[in-house]
Amino acid sequence: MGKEELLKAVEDALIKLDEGALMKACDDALAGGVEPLEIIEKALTNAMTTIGDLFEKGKMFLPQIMVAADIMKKATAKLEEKIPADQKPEKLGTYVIGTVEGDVHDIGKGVVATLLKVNGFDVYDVGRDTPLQNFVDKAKEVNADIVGASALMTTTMVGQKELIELLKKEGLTCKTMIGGAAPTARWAEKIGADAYAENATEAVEVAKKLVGAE
Ligand code: HCB
Repeated sequence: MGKEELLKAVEDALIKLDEGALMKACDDALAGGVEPLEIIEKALTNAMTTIGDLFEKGKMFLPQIMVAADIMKKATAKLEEKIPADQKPEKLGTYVIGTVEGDVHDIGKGVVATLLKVNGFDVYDVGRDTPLQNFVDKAKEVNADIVGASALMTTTMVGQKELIELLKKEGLTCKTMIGGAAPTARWAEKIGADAYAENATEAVEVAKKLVGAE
């Protein structure tokens, strides 16, 4: 099988919520020489986007979404283990990331964290449904260059705004980045975030620019 077919098999297995087939398809893709990150970034992320669309169209329901999220995390964990240990790039900066309070969505944030790590950032993940003060405390503790906040719902986007205000109030000068399904570049501009990233690849590119590495 060619690379595109191997990736498609991973994508299809996740959409079908077939854990066994998903793990096998991941193994096949790895055996076929596909990089673990590419499987996460392309196949798994695409599948989750499709699942989101199906949910929005009423063709998938919450219990199925929960299964999808669970098996995507398992597949991601398995693939992360396969990232070569000697892939240690030059250190570019320190990034604190989390999903704002009231919001339990953490798949995308996890993918961003993984990609940042393998690209040279020291990443501190403060988790999901995280009180804003926790972001600030961690940023102070590790002297963060960037704080990234994820929000997937229109109701929790306001947490991104409040976080930026809180960081300023506490005198932190680190850069800020936002992402998630609900926010947009326009929202980022409105709330004074330094950057918006639509996906994990863009998050890495933008983060590099923010620390002057590109
Ligand atoms: Co959830 N959910 N959900 N959900 N959910 C969404 C987000 C809706 C859009 C679905 C819909 O109704 N159309 C919707 C929000 C509507 C809105 O406000 N606009 C919604 C809702 C309403 C809810 C509940 C309220 C449902 C309920 O209980 N009635 C509930 C929320 C509870 C709460 O948070 N308090 C809920 C629950 C769930 C789960 C638990 C079943 C599950 C989450 C599991 C988990 O994350 N551990 C879930 C899921 C999976 C989704 C959808 C289907 C997929 C989200 C996802 O993982 N996408 C989503 C539909 C959708 O997004 N279209 C739906 C894939 C990842 C890879 O994409 O966008 O998260 P991403 O991340 C990208 C990108 O945004 C960027 O890079 C990532 C990687 O490329 N990025 C960053 C993200 N964070 C970044 C941070 C940075 O610094 C930089 C870049």
